[in-house]
Amino acid sequence: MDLDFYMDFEDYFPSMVASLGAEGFIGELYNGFHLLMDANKGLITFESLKMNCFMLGLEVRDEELVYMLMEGDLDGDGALNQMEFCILMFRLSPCLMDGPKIYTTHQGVDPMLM
Ligand SMILES: [Ca+2]
Repeated sequence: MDLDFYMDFEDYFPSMVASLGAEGFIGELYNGFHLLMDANKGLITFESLKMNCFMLGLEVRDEELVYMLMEGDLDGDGALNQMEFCILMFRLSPCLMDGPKIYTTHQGVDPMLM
């Protein structure tokens, strides 16, 4: 599967953290979540992801969107909540894993993200 979409994120994140600091970076993740979510549900769904990527001028194929949802969906409801989105973004950026432990496992999440 072609994952260029995520590679772009990975390249981008470390420099964002460097310029924004960890808290500012998490704030950016929240902004990203709100850009992509379904405003009525407060969740990122396939439909909201597809539509908002289109609105933002991002060319992302359906299978990449599905992959992102599958990878990020921890509770199995088929959509991403804010916490799942943040965890996914960190998981997709291995460079950040060497820094402070911001998330733990699928079972428990650091209060910083709540
Ligand atoms: Ca979910």
